[in-house]
Amino acid sequence: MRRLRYLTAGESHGRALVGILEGMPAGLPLRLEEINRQLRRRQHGYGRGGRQLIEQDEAEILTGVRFGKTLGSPIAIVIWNRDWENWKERMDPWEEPPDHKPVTVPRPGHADLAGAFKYRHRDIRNVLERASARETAIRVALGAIARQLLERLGIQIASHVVQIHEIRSRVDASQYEDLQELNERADRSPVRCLDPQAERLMMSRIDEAMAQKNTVGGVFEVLARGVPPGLGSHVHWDRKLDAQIAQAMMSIQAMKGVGIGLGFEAAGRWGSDVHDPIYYEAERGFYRKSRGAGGIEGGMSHGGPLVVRVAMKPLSTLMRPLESVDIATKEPVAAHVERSDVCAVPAASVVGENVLALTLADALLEKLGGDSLEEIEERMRSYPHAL
Ligand code: EPS
Repeated sequence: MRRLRYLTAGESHGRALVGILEGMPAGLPLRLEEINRQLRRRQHGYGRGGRQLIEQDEAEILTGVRFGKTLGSPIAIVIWNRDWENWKERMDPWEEPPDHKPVTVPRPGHADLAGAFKYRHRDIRNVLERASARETAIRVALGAIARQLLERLGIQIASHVVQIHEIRSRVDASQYEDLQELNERADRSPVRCLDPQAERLMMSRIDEAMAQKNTVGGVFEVLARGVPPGLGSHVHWDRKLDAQIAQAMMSIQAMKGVGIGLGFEAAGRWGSDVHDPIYYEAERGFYRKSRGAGGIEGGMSHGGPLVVRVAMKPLSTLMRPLESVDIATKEPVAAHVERSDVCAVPAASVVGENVLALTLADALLEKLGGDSLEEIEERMRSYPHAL
């Protein structure tokens, strides 16, 4: 990220999650309620585990905001972990409890074994606490700030779940002109799916996974509308918008694949069935009727809706654990079991929206420059249709 940077810190059962967002322009009116609304959306979804009953995530802004507007200085946020009360001794920064038992059996699929190798940890808790998807809460809070800048400039973001296990939604999101309407519809579904028939099947598939002490993954789609053409660049690998989006999505815990537009499906089609023909109307400018490229050509936005699909693997904590090996004794044993979710694809779709907001806000600030909202609004008004 070039103009907007962020850092997060915090362990899943530590005192708090902490984030710093640097590079936001001055003068942007911020609504704390909107940040907290995004945090609540992330906590929902059919298939979530016991942790969400304990937490009621709320952001506290520590710096960078005065009288409801950004100052242009770094914005620091904290989300306190309620569960810390139950973990105080086991997660104490200074004193190791006398009866402390390290976690020594890695879960296949989790960061446990690779992290133990890398950091020479003999207690796998030192890895899993930070690898946990709990960290996504603070990323959602930071993304919810970036998103308020985008909304101010007329850019909307939404998402929906298109697949859980083998069950696929048959509703095409292109029928929604207004992404707020799409999101409200998805938010009313316990699995954030727009297809009521698929929704029922998805929920019973999650029930099945739970009964079998198993987990399921899936695919979600994130969309953005109102994105001006020319974000990103074709001139260098790390400036390509699709590459930046792919990295951002892949960095969400448990994501295994990212496709822009038709993504992997484009590989099996004729070129004429993939590329989006170009049209022009004086009042509308250049436009497309199809979405094969997902709104990005040559690493740049072309002005049409962005469409990104992300594949999530089934969560790796299984209540009926797979085979593993104790790193202390080297004996074969069943993997470590710890409270977890059965399916977190609906929550991941909300994380995807807010992570996309960070990437788009960065690309927009790089394109338009400007230190204040006023300056950016002026440039946005005069920018896009200059051809
Ligand atoms: C999460 C909280 C965690 C996990 C989940 C994400 O809470 P706990 O470990 O206390 O149950 O439920 O993380 C994972 C599934 C994982 O494998 O890392 C949250 O707030 O999103």
